[in-house]
Amino acid sequence: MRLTRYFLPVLKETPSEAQIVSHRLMLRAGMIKQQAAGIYSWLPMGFKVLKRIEAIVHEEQARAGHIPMLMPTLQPADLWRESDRYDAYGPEMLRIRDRHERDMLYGPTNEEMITDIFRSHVASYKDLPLTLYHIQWKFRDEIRPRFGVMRGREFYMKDGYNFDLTREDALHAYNRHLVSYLRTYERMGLQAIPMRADSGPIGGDDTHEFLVLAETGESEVFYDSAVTDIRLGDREIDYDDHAQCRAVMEEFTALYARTDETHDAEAFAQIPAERQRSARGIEVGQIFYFGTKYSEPMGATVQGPDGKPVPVHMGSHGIGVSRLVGAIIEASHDERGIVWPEGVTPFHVGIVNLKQGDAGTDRACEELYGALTKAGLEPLYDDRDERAGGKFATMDLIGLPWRITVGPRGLKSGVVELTSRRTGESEELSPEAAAEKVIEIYAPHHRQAEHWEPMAKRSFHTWL
Ligand code: 5CA
Repeated sequence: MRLTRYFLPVLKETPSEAQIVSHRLMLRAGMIKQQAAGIYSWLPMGFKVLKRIEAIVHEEQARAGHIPMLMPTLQPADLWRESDRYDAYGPEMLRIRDRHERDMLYGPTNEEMITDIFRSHVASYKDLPLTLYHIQWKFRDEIRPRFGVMRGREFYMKDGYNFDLTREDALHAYNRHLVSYLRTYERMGLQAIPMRADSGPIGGDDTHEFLVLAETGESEVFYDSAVTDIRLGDREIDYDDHAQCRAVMEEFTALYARTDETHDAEAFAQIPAERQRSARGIEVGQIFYFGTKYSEPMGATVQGPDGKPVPVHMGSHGIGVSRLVGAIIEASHDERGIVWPEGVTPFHVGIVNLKQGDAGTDRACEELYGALTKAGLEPLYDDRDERAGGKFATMDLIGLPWRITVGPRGLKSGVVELTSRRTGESEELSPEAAAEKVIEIYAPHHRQAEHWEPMAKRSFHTWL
């Protein structure tokens, strides 16, 4: 993308309404625009990051064997009357009446609707296990929408639902989700710690929230600092292997880590004093096992092996896709702006032309742009007629992990400068070597994307 043809409305001033750094930086970097309290437009660069996060979620869901679909944002109230949640959900639910006076609502979550789909089409235990998910906009009329996309009213969520014959199988689905979420967050450059939590209006006893530690987080958390040393890394996972998934779940949840809702001061005191931590965290996901809470009242049964109908065991599993954009910025920024992890960056590399209009530098930039694009990367070429300081400030603000600076002086000795946004370190390389190095850096990220259907992946990235 050439910056002169893009839409990147960066702000010079720090917007006064934004209280936390991710909100400030998203507004300054031209990623979002507020349309009403807690409701945002996603401007092109914000939209790109949102879609990159969404792609990682899809890839990891595919790897775990979960099936994507799409349910509507608007739902009939009658479904929610069946589970008794229509009244129970309270003022957070946005209720709407259509022209025929039918009660509708903008879905805050989809347990009822997915249970309705299941009971309409699945009749036998032989069709289990099944996990369906979608990534769709949700609405919760939060009393205090704040912190930009972190606590919106309209927000983008991945929500998945497992259907299993037995409690044991459903607990495997729970563990499988836990493991696949760990991989999902790690690919985004985040450490999200599973913590014992409260199930709130979704229900059930088994639930973990995934928390990214950050001072601006809304949740108060208590944990054993040793939990922050565990990584999933690139170990091979067989998502059908019950014992392996359970072992990973146990490894990640054995140490004390809880949100304030389930905090147990006595158990916390057992941790060696030097490892006791209380801090704040951003909840970027939550998994639930709730057994037959929805399947029983809604009649979602299958014929079991003995021919008798049994209600299915279910759980639901959510990732805050739009919240993650803010959470990643909270975890990765400095005083000059955002520092995107390679996995989610909107553009892979910035090209800064120090002397726009100079035939030599223009040509070198175009060649670099061509070589990187041909290798499947998306460079952002700052081809504006602006002074170097302004171009660097924009690049630093929008946070692309790598920058190639091209100027007449360097070109005279055959070099450009490759700079890491994270460390600030630069090296001088030939333009070919600089392109080669950037392509190398992104190779592992491209390999990880292989599980997502190749056709979908291609179309996904070409129109964006
Ligand atoms: N049905 C279940 C699991 S699919 C569910 O709704 N879970 S949830 O309530 O925990 O939401 C899932 C994730 O959505 C949360 O972990 C959080 O990351 C995100 N989320 C929840 N409320 C908001 C909000 N107001 N703004 C942005 N993200 C939110």
